[in-house]
Amino acid sequence: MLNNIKKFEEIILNNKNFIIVSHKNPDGDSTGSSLALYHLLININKNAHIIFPDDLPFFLKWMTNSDKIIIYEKEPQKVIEILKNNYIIICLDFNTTKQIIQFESYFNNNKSYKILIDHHPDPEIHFDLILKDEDVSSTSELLFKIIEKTSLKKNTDKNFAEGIFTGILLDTLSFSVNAHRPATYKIVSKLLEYGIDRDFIYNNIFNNNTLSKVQLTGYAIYKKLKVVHNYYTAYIWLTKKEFEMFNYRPGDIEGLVNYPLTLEGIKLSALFYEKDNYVKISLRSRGNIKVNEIIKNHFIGGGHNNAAGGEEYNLNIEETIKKFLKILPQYISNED
Ligand SMILES: [Mn+2]
Repeated sequence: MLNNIKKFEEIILNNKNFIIVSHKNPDGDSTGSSLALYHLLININKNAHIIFPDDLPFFLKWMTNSDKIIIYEKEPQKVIEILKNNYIIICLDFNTTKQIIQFESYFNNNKSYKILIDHHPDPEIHFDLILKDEDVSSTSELLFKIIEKTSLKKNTDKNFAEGIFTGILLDTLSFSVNAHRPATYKIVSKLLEYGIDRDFIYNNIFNNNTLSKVQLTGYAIYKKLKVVHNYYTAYIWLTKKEFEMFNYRPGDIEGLVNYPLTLEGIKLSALFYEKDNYVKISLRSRGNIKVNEIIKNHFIGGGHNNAAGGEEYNLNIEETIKKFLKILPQYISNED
């Protein structure tokens, strides 16, 4: 790893132009790590572009320079033009082109030097340099650890720290999951020393909901939450029509999948919802139920042991739920 960090530092110092790429359905970690790296590159007079497949959730739009992120679904031509260049590409928080499906072919056609910084297992893309560690809370934490070991550390600033903090805060669900390592808190302590405004960040993310978002959450829990007692599982499902009823905007169901897991005795929670041409599945679990295996074996997608997401293209939402309930006994014993 140390050799790769050295190599990474050399590449940053010896090149001028960079493209930062992260995954669809942007989250706090993908956005936070991308903006942190962007600020660092800008601080040392590099040219940097950030490209994302689709738009940020509303609760991240306050982030410094988030309006500089180029969204393929809004400006496809701009992204295509950028990807024609022979710039260094740095991929953050994803490792399969399924996660950038919107501009996958342009990414694949670009033969520039590609770097991965990520905390997910099993990269499926060819990278020239891999900085991967699954034993961290987030890509943001990993990025901080990498930069800390280089001379670039002196060029980090409050904006950099804001991105890293946001990534850690959201990937750990406010330090409630994947947050058992002392190293994470040591880094958070360092981030606070940059002068970031923790309360401002927290309020912008968590206390900035629209009424319709809160009502959609209430509706989902009251009307659409089902408990499968035999298998310690609970799930919520939502249709496109229901999203329309509550004027859905990206970010409105963030965190919803975690509610069923707060129920007494529940070890596995699922959220199913309709997208344009597929059904999206989010899974969360407690203990040794590996939800990334459920996703990988039966749907398209992946993730971590206790948090994973995937897609089903061939079935409608009711059929997807049936399929899920049928495979459940393979992963969770009713005598556990
Ligand atoms: Mn992440």
